[in-house]
Amino acid sequence: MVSKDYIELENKYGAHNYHPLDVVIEKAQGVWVYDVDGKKYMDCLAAYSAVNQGHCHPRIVNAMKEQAEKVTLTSRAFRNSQLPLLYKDLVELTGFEMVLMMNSGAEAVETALKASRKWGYKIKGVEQNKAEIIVCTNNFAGRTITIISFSTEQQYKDGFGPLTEGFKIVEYGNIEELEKAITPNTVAFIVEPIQGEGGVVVPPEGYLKKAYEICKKNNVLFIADEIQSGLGRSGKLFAYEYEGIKPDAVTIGKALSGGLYPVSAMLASKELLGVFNPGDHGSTFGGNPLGAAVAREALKVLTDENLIEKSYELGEYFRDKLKAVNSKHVKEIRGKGLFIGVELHKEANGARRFCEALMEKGILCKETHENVIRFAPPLVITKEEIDWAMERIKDVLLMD
Ligand code: IF1
Repeated sequence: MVSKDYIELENKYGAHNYHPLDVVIEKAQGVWVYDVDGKKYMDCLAAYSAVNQGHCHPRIVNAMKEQAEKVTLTSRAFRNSQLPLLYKDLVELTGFEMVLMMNSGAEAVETALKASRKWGYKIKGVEQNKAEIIVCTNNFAGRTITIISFSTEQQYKDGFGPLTEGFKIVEYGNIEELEKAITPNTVAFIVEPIQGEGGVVVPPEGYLKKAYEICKKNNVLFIADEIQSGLGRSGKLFAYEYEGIKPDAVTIGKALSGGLYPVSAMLASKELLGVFNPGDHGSTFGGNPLGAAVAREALKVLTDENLIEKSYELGEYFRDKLKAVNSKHVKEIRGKGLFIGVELHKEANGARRFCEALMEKGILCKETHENVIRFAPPLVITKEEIDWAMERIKDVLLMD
């Protein structure tokens, strides 16, 4: 079979809830992926920052193999020998007091929403069923009905009503709107420190710190959704560190497993996660020993290979090279670390054609919000590999 055979099968039998590039990947290693026709591509999306450690990192693959031959799933009706060790690793790495393990990013966000509401009722004293949570325009936090209920992307909500109540939307980066939106019923403000799907948008300097202070002043939980921006992607362990704040809670996922297995978590204080009693919340696979073993090794690889510092340095290098191209199509180059967005002028007629041209030259990336090319390669990328990519990116950015 060749690519077109796989594409025909996928189009015939698969739901059409994606419009992928026509590249059929059958193996991957580091920053490189290989399609069924033997063509090699550099992956500049890293599965939306789930493979920060590089595809099929040998240490994480081995950790998975070893654990898979011991025990993979016990349910949480019993305990297992990997989960407590992952809890300890996460607490020591992040400085949060307590952890709740889930699987997908959306489940970690849902956990944060449930914890915030319960905290509001049990501790803040908000009247039952009156809790309000504030989110930002252009947020992306997952695909559940509650999460899309607070999306500002019409397509993500279309046809999925009735929607979940209890959310207020303020403009990302607008501190006055946030202050005005807070009421005595507000229990939390949940925000991406850098908006990924929103177009790799870094908020104005000081925004997160002021937002944090306003939340503290009003006894409102400040929650950072770092599922895409976290775990080294931004050049720091967490993007919120650029503003010198420590949120009340953070959600993580994606690279928490290095892309080998769905593992996500909410990290918070004992007070906040202490609102959950046995039976309040959970999941079949949440906290399973296979995912825990994989996550422990994925975190060790991040630190042992200095991938966070590399992301910072190589992100600066990559952005400087992109700026030097001086393309008439480019409106703005932004981001932190290896989380880079290249916004194009409207006259460029959208980013998709640039991504297709890049694919022809052996680079895979994804447009976001029509006009932004997102470059977010695995953090294991080398300077030489960036130079290799830049030769091709330059040609594409200089096309008509
Ligand atoms: C898709 C987008 C990115 C996330 C943040 C929570 C989640 C995500 C900041 C939920 C997930 C994924 C979802 C995936 C594509 C991708 C995506 F384009 F959808 F918006 F990355 F920008 N918080 N983002 O970025 O995590 O439940 O998916 O594990 O739905 O197509 P999840």
